Amino acid sequence: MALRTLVAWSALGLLLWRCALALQGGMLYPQESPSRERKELDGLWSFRADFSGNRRRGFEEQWYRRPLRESGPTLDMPVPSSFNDIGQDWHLWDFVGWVWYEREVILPERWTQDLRTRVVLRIGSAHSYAIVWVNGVDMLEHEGGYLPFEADISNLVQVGPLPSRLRITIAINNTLTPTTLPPGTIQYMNDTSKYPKGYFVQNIYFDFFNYAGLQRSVLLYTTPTTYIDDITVTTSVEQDSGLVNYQISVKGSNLFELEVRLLDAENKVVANGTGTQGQLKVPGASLWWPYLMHERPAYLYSLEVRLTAQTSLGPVSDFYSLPVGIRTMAVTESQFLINGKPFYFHGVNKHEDADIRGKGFDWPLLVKDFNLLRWLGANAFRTSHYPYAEEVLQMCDRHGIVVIDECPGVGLALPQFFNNVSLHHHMRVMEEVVRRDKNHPAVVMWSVANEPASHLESAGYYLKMVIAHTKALDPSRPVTFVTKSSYSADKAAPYVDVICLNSYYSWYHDFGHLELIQRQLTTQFENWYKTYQKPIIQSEYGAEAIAGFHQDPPLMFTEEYQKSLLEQYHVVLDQKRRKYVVGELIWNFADFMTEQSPLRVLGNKKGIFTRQRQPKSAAFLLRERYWKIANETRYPHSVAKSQCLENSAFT
Ligand code: GCB
Repeated sequence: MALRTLVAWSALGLLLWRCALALQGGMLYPQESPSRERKELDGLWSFRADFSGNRRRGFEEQWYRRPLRESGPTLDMPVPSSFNDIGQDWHLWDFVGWVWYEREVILPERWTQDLRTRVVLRIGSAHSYAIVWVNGVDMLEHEGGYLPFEADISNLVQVGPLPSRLRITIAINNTLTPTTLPPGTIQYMNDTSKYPKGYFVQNIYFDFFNYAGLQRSVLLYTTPTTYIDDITVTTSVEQDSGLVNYQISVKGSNLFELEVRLLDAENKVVANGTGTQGQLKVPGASLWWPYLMHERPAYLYSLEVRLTAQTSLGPVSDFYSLPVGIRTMAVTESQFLINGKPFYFHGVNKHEDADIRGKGFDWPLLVKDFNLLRWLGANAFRTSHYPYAEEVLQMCDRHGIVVIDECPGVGLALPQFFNNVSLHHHMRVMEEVVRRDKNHPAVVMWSVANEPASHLESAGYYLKMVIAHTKALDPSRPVTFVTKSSYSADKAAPYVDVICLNSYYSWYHDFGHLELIQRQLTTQFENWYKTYQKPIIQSEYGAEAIAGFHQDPPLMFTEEYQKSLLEQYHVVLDQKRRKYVVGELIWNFADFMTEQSPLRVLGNKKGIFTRQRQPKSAAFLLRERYWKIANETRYPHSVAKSQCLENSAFT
């Protein structure tokens, strides 16, 4: 069996060199440690949408120069949240253009007086273009939602007498253009018999509401002035030893020492090292296994890095602790292997939105969703169609939920979107995704796009370049994009490691005809496999069901139809999963909001859970199926029981 992708960690040096080459500066998750503090700026911010005709009044009047309330009326805006659903004004729900956020904060004295302290402002995400001012000084710009960015603001805060009061102003523009990710277009409606002068609409080419704002936490954190800037960890297994390869980048001084320790889950030191790079060997290592694949899933070690350095102001030390899962991955012609064993993705696609917070990060929602995933017996999800909050990936690491990490390359539907500016930006976005998420054991594959127009020659070249770039950034993980093109038309499938297929038989085609699914799905799989001999994931399939709608015999939009459609898919998936189909991800975990359209009833209702996270009939069907598959594929073989519920058929 020819190994197509293999995690060959003798190539460590090459990988680490390439990572360092492409990604300048780290993006370690801010954590508290003996040398680091963090101050969250979540809560109420002042907010103002710029409704002026050209949306530029805020810049013309320089709203960042003085408190926002002095520029005109402001609203209270919770952070994190999307601004769209918070107010009662329809114009805000649908707003396109610049919105302004502002918040004041007083810093602790030690942050402003100790010149060996570095103060960083970090924005978890701002969708989609952001400009940040601190006390009216332009600090930072960032393009692209869904990923963090930060600025060292030490020079600004360590200047004068106490107290150090900061005014942080963030202007965010949610306009999508042909070169943003996702792309979009603005259409001016010039027929004055129908539209007022200057009337425009934002056209998007994807199926979720373009929620925007400060949707993840904003925070300040400190490090010493000489600090651990980045850590890159890769792992492999040699006989029964785990190998942990690390590379550390330090900024601020060349005069430093690094001590590295690997601790097991009981806090026992199992290996040590020194210096900026090395390999730690763990005899008898406990491996990181996906949920339900092994009796002991999701085992995490901690890589503790201690830095001591000399600076002109005296000695400093820094400390960072990174969770590490030891696991391997490989892709063959027909299998996806984790720790040398065939892994079958039985999971979901998600979105980050729910009720009035839009896509705003929310702990209760996160924990509820993980409880539901575990209830369902799901072992994987795809971050459709953008990178999720870092806290989500941390949960995946801890619970063994495997992730296909997708960038916001969604809606690449028009030929003009495959241009050089977009390509450059897309590569840059992949650098940011890999830089942020590379150390998560749960992340097993990168997805560079969802349903691009991959039948176009220009898309073939474009995707080839993005995939090659992603592989150069991280040769340890397979790379894919998700296609809806046909096997004979797709120009980019030759470049992926795993074929990911979306299909909606008896929903968007031959709707109502459930009896055609088995034939059409079988043909789909066989054609693709014959052409490419690569493992295949059914990355989307599903049907809409409005919770509470029932009909027998089943009709579209009822819970029965959704369930019956899934059952038909499952017949074929069961035949092919023993051959070359390596996964199935239902569309979708939960109902989600979309733009308004005659095809959508208050959003997309293909969830197996409602937007309020209550199960439809299909959830019980999938639950039965996923637990059954889990029990067939567990190593060493033993039957797993749902730990989530009493009163359950599975306990
Ligand atoms: C798709 C898209 C997804 C849509 C889904 C649907 O193929 O990838 O974003 O929401 O179909 O329900 O139409």
